[in-house]
Parts: sequence; C-alpha cells; structure tokens
Amino acid sequence: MGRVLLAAPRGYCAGVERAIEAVEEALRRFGPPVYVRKQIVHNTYVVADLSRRGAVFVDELDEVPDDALVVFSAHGVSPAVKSEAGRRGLRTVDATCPLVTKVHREAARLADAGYEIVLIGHADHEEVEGTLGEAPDRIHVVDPARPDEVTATGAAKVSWLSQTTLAVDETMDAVARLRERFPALIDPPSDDICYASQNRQEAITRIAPQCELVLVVGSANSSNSQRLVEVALTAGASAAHLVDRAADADERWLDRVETVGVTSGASVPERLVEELLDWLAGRGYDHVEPITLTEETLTFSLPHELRPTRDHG
Ligand code: 0CG
Ligand code: SF4
Repeated sequence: MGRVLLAAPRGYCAGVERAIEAVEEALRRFGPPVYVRKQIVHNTYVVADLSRRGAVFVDELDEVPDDALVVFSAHGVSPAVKSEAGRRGLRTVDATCPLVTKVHREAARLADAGYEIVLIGHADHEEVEGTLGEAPDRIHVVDPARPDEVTATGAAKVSWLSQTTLAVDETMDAVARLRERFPALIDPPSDDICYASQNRQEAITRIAPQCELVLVVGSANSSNSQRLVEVALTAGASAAHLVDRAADADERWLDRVETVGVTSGASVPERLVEELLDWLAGRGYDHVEPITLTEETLTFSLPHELRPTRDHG
C-alpha cells in the first residue's frame, strides 16, 4: 500500500565509527571501567550499549578518578580540558573527529594571525564549546539562524568558521549576512561542514519533495540529525520528525501518507533504521526503495593512543 524511500548515505560517518571503535578497543585492551567525557557520540542507544559494556560517561573530568583512563568524545574538547587532564596525569584517548580537529587548528591559526573569528554554530553544543576554547577572546559565536546578533568585532581582519554539522544552505545565508556587516570578511580555506553532514542533507533533499512524511532516526541532542529534519522540510516534505527509536513514532503521522522518506543521523546505528522499517512495514509501508546519492568510502584510523604497538621481538 505505502512506499518508503530510504536515503543513502545515512547513519554512521567515519568519525563516529572511529569514536565508538576507540571506546570498544579501550575496553578490550584495558578492561572496564573506561571513562568517557560527555557522550562519545550523540545517540542514546550507543551510549546505553557502551555503558552496559563498562564505559562510564561523565560530564567533566573532576568525576574521573586519578588513575583512570578517559576518552574524549568525537565532538572535541577545548585546550583547557586537555591541560587539566595533563595536570592530573590522567591517561587519555582523544576520539575527536579529525574533521573537528581541523576546525580547531584553523581557529588557532587565524587567532595567531591576528584575526577575529565569527564561529557560526550553536553556543550550547559541545563541539562549539571546544572550538571556542582555542581562542576565547577572539572567537564570537553566532547562531546560524540569527547572524545579525553577532557582536561587532571592530577588527580589520575578520574571518569565519563553522560547526561541522550545520545545514549547508542556512550557513551560506548566514555568511552572506555577515559579509554585509563585515565587507572584508575572509573565507576559511576549506569548508567546515563535513562531508557526512553534506551528503546526508543532499540525499534527503532529493527524496523529500516526494514525501508526505520524512522520518529521521536520531537523538534529540544530535545536531546533524536535527538539521536533517529542517532540511527535509525546506526541501518540500509535508511533515518531518526526529525519532530516537521506532517506539517514538506516532501512527497518526501516517494519516493520508503514501510515501515516507527515511534517513538517519551520523551517530545512528543501522539496526535502529531497520527497527523503524519494521514498524513501517507493520503498518503497510512495506515497499522499500533505496535512493543512493553517493557512496562513502572515507575511514579514519584509531586514535594514536590505541594504534597497535610495534612488535620489537
Ligand atoms: O551532530 P552532532 O555534532 O550533535 O553529533 P553526533 O554525535 O550526533 O554525530 C556526529 C558526531 C560526532
Ligand atoms: Fe566527523 Fe562529520 Fe562525523 Fe562529526 S559528523 S564525527 S565532523 S565526519
């Protein structure tokens, strides 16, 4: 009766694969407990699963005992957190996504070169807190939806950077507004919005106009997942919702719906998508058409602290 358009790429990105693998490898190698500062990735299922296996998630380093091992999450940490860990002599594994680290380096480089930096992003997100920590006196965080609220810098040299998981179109609109305010605004040498965010947004954009309903699997605090809901609506879906699990979906959403678009955020295990597809099949949406925009092949090697040590024997 109904059909499902299943977007690809969806689900795990290279940074999430690596971060989860880092916690698993630390558990294998050192045994529990392995402390993790913040959620390793923003997915309630992943966090619950790793907790069951011996990971202990904490908000701040003061909750980590002195002799413990602590993993920094994929979203990155400010230099102050790293110094604190160093000062306490904690053993650390840095699972920050290399694409987030790239933004940190760029922020530090621009600040050293005397730039003021407008960081487009959500101030309460861990990634933005971490990047801001690279040069708190020189970075001004502005919400992508409200670029006019940027605090005037007055500096001759102004550049911009962004959170990696923003909506591409909204961010470019924000940059255009900023340029009106700061005509000398310098673009960063490369995009900060990562390949995974861009690909997932493009894939759902392709499908959304044909859908009366789009369901995005992802947790409420996952920035890239939230953006997929917004992008689907902008692209023409009649309705779009974020669901952590199939159990959160509401049958009333299916009223007069013929085509459902399905995708998932970069931190979402595929089994949660399968669970949602089962839920839909049970309600007559059993014809699933995969729509693949592009194949992703990028992988990142484990954090260096966990790479196999050379056998000197
Ligand atoms: O999309 P954000 O930055 O909130 O993170 P999430 O953990 O959901 O996925 C990518 C990463 C890291
Ligand atoms: Fe890295 Fe992008 Fe994945 Fe974030 S969403 S972990 S920046 S690849």
